[in-house]
Amino acid sequence: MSEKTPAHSAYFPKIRVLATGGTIAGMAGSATRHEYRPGQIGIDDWLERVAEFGLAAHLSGVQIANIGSEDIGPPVWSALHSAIGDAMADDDVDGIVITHGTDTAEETAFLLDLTLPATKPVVIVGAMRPADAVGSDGMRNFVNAVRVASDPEASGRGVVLVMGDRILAARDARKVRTRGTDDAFRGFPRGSIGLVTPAALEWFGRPWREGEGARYAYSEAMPEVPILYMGAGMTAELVDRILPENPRGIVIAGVGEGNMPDAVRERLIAHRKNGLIVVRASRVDEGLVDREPEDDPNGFVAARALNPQKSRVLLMVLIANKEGDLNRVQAAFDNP
Ligand code: DAS
Repeated sequence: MSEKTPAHSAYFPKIRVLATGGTIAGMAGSATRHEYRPGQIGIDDWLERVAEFGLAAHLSGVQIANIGSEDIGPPVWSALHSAIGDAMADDDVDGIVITHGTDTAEETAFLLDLTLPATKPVVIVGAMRPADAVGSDGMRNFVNAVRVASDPEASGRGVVLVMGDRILAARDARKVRTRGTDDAFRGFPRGSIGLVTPAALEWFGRPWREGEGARYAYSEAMPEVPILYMGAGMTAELVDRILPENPRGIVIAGVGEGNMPDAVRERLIAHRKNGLIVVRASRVDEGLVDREPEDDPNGFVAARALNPQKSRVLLMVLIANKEGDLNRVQAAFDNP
């Protein structure tokens, strides 16, 4: 672990930085080249660079991984969950910052939000441009993330994502652009829960999970839950092909409000008889999916405001926690 103490000895919040790689730690080798490699800067080097800004915080870093977030899943989730649990129990840590690729930041944030207590600030942050690019956004996003993690007001909100001067709750955050630093992430159905710059921080509304413990246990045995993205004319055979051995759950990224061809619906109903949990989400951006009358006889769950990828995370956590009661599963989607 590397430690960076500010020049003078006044009390500063103690922030644990857990680095996983991504573009924020990426290098292109040229300020104008598009191609770059994520995860090129180690946490020690990163904290050296940050020390130049003289932040009013004491930063200690741990390298959890150094990879693109397209390769992040249960193994890194487990390492992060364990490191955050240690930091939460450490009286010498006031807040946690996770540096992470943007491609799957919303899934990691939501997974941790579901399985961690809300008793200390936990902030996930990334970048849309590598560290050596013209107009790189990583260092600004990181300084903003440290500011948020240093504020006691950030506690009681679960995991939050900081990108582009915005603060988004994990349950709302999603990546909506593949390029550009403005609005690369937006919140749905709730927008920003605050705004932050290196010089200012403003919250909108009170914390909604003050003092709350973890809502679900974290499990090392996360089940595989596929997402079947619906397109016009797709056939029922695709359902059988995508389901793993002994399937426990599936998320349908449906057309419109979670709709699908009749043949696909019938095949899913047939699998319901073996205990498969079916969640109807939507491929539509900002796609709210409410229950419809047929969900009761079909035994389907409506994703409500969760997009397909976050519906998958919640369903994985519910199955890992042996939650099979459809009413309780629906309640979890109603209030993520
Ligand atoms: N390199 C991709 C990732 O690690 C993109 C990024 O970080 O922004 O998610």
